[in-house]
Amino acid sequence: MIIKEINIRKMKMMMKNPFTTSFGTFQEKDFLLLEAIDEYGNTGWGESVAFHSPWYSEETIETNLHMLEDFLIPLVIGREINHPDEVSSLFKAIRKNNMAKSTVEGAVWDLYAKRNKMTLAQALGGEMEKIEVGISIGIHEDTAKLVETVRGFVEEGYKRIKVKIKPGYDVDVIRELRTNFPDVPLMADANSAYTLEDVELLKQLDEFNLTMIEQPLASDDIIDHATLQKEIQTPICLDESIHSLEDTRKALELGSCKIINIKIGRVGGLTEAKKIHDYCMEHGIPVWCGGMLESGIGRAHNVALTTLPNFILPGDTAGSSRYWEEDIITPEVVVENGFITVPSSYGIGYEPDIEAMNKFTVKEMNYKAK
Ligand code: OSB
Ligand code: MG
Repeated sequence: MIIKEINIRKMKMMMKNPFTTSFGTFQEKDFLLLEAIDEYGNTGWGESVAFHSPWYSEETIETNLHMLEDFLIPLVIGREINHPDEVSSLFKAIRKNNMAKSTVEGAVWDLYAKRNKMTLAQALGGEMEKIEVGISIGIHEDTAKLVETVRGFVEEGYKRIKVKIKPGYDVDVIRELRTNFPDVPLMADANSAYTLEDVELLKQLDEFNLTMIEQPLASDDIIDHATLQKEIQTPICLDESIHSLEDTRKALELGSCKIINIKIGRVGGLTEAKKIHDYCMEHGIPVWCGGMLESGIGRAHNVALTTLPNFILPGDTAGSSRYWEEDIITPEVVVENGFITVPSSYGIGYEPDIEAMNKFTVKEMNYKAK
């Protein structure tokens, strides 16, 4: 296929409710969408999961735009690409900027699947027809409110509850949740808010039978996590620290974690995500698909990836209605009894809703092959 044209939209969507992590609060979601168009007019869509500010990682929407315009788009536009795996090879000379790379690669995967009359899940080699989903719940200063929020999602059928924690909002909150929900699969995500000085505190979480604790220590660390994992029983899951198959290999060799959260954007795209999945499967390490408060486009990519066989644990791929009054795809992503039925239309399997998209578009950019 030849990518003849690329469109980028800068988007802004209001979230239904604010979402608070140990590093900050989201109320609006700013993000990029990328549409790649081939020589027959087929289109593929990708989403940049970089946030407005460099809180979760160093990438932002503006750094992504710079990378896309000045480096990444020039490498793919007008070029013959036979398989989406080639995109990461084309980008090899460019260091990091994984979310920017993933935006292009995701659109090429969608396009490739559509051209070959396959679902994206099939193109990736995924076979699950339904995927199990959990939900991520932000920090609520009022614990009674948190309990009620969790109760609502448990009643909706979500298969696992993840709550954000931070210093001063941890053991007591988890105890309260465990008392109220003795049998619900529960986990905590610290987004790098602790250090090894907190080992004694983190050990106190062992009694609550958490499925895992996600990224307790620094966002660039795998050494201290290995030390911590020897001290605590709760399995550690790495999120922020993992950017590649190589990071995964090193973390597993060191014993830094027992579970990996795979986010497509963080690892530079679906090709790398699949490699990490395959490596973890060979090594008996379960994986799950993380979320970045995606719109329907990014969410659809997450659903497709999760159909691979080692996505054993429920992901953060909640339904569209988790964050959006109105999503930008039809149909929206729907969760029933804690499951999403994988769509059967070609490509990402959901139609971009251009009318809805237009409402949330702040700026449009167009790039054409010479
Ligand atoms: O660490 O997984 C995370 C949201 C923003 C930034 C980082 C994270 C999260 C979430 C929510 O946990 C995931 C989602 O529901 O999309
Ligand atoms: Mg996380």
